Amino acid sequence: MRYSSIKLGRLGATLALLGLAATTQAATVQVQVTVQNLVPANGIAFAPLHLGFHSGSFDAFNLGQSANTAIQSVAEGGQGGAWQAAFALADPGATRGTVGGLLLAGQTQTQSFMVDTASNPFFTFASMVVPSNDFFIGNDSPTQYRLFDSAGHLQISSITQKARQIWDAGSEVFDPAAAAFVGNNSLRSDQHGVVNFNFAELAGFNGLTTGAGYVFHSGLSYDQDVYRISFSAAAVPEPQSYALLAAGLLLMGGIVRRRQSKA
Ligand SMILES: [Ca+2]
Ligand SMILES: [Ca+2]
Repeated sequence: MRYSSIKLGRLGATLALLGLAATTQAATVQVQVTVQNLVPANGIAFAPLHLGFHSGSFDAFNLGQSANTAIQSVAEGGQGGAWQAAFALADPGATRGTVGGLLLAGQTQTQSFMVDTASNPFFTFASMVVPSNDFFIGNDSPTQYRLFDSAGHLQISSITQKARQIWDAGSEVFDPAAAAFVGNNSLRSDQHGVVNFNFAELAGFNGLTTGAGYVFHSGLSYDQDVYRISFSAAAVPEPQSYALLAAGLLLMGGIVRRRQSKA
């Protein structure tokens, strides 16, 4: 009687260890992504954040090269349809999505994603800056942000973008009358330029009334923080963990029943 109690204890401990191992090795985590507009009131706003957790193969644009249609779809109107489509084509296994809507100065928005950290350890993002004709934020290198290590642990808690990291897609000429948020965004003049850093041009919109009703004032300085993406991850038990737990409970139930029938 005493012997079988010890055996039962050992079995329980073994099953618990197996269950723990299965849980810690689980590749899938729930990632909460929070975006924050860090500029003072009446400054720049951001279109919805387009994002992807991916293998590292999707490169949306390059500094010094002309913008492709994918990044233009983010930079020139914020919709990002071609960016999402190009991402899906380049990396079919990626987890893609968007966070929030128009993000005004001081605002915060959050969205959760289920991410396979083994196949999609990298993070890529892009969002239009408004008002502008073709300004955006985003990572040039697809492997710049490796969120997860090989054990599935979160390595980066936040990404902060500064004014000097704002891109001009070089695809549309600066023109307040044709700029999103202050003008008619359906009017466009091709710039035939290349992707480059540019935040100074945003001051050209100062004094104009935005679509949100406030009078715009850029007021940005070179090293000023403008945008932050924060991450938190929570483990998600995989189906085999539940199956192992259920099998363990059935096994222990059977042993207890046999012990009770012997007693
Ligand atoms: Ca690139
Ligand atoms: Ca431009």
